[in-house]
Order: sequence, then C-alpha cells, then structure tokens
Amino acid sequence: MRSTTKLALAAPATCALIFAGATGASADEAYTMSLVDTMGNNSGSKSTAQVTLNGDSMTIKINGTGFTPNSPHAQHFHGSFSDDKDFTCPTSAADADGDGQVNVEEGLPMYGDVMISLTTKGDTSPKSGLAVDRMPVADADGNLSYSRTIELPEGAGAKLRNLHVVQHGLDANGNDKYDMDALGESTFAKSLGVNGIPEEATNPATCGTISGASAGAAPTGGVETGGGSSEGIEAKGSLGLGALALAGAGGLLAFRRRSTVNVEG
Ligand SMILES: [Cu+2]
Repeated sequence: MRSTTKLALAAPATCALIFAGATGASADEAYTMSLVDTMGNNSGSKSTAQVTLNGDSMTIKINGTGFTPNSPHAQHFHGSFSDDKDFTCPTSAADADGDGQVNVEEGLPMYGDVMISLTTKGDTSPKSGLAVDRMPVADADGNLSYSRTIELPEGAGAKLRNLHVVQHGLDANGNDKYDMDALGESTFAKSLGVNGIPEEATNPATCGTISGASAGAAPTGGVETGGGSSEGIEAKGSLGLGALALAGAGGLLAFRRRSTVNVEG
C-alpha cells in the first residue's frame, strides 16, 4: 500500500521534467525526424534528421540515401511559425495537374513557404531558398549528409515544432542527373526569374514533420514516419510563388505568445 502511494507521488515530478524539456526552459530538446517521399514523387530518397534545440540555437544533422548523385539538393524548413496554421507534408493529393509529380507550386499550399534555408554556409533566411551553390550535394552514390548549427531568429526555437523539412531534387528518368528531358523546365524557378532550371531540381523529394518526430533529450532508435497522413491537411494561404524571394525574416518574427504546449512522452 505504501509503495503504491510513492509511485503515485512520483508521477507528477516526471511530468514536470518532460514539460520543462518540451518548453526548452531548462534542457535541450531533441527530435529525430524521418524525411520520406510523402508526395508519391517516386524520388527514391529518404533521410533521417536529428534536430537539437537549445533556445534559439539549432543543430541539425541530416543523413539520407537515394538522392540524385553529384547534384545539389535544396532543403528548407517550410510552414509557418504561427500556431494557427496547419501546414504539413503534402500527399499525392496535391498533384493538381495529375502528372504524377507534386511540384513546388502544387506543394506550397500544403507545406507553406520557406521559413529557414538549410544552407551549408552563410545566410539561412528564406532569401537563400534557391541558393543551390550553398546547398548540400549528394555524393556519387546518392548519399547526402549535412550538419550545421544555426542561430535562429529570436523566438523561433520555441516555434520550430510548427515547421517541417522539405528536401528538393529528384531524378525522374533515372539518368543520375537533373535534366529537362524528364519533366521539363522548372516553372517555379522560372517564376522567380531563373530560367533553364530543370523541374527535377526543384520538385520535392522528401518531407518530414517535427510534430511527427520522436522527441526527447536522448533520441532512441525508434523513428516514426513523418506526416504521411492527409488528416488535417487544408490548402491554406496563397500560392505564394514569389515566396522564396520574399523579403527577409523580419516579417516572420511577429510571434504570438504561445498559449498551449504540446507535450510528448
Ligand atoms: Cu523547400
């Protein structure tokens, strides 16, 4: 009887610790994200992303396979820092023109604009969304590896759970390179004034949500698949075709005070 009482008393303390971790108040937060082809784009790519947050300092490590070899792969956190948006990873339902590929324009209403550009060096704002010269390059075997610590805009760390990672670039016709023969020219790049970019280079290859990631200060081997569900998906916002070129992060920093905290554990 007595030990039962002790157990009951112990529970709230455990909850409090988890809560502190989830808010980033006293400990690093860590997430292991599974990035997969939720779009049905036959990219053949998949990655695991490990994100560690300490306030607004984020360390992200991505390791993936099945990428277009010797080619750059743009990668971003997409979505919205706002709590009242429901952006998430697109499914094949986003393929509006039915060509078997969810391209950038078709994906944007579901996955939202670029919030953070996961470049290898220099600027990480949305302005660097198409900075392919600073994006990771897959090796000759199609393996991609990326690691960087990024100082996020003030307050962004607490809102990172609202975002998801998208990696771009696939090889639709299996000739180990980006070319016009498979899918033609990227209408998205063209809309931003950049001509001659193959659609293969800009189409999304993988996506994964933080909210669907396994959380905890010490990530275990268990990896959940990220965001393949169509539940709760709603096409919100404008197409925002100029989004990648959008003015700086300044406009993104009007964070609302968080009213609820999602606790996993
Ligand atoms: Cu992106």
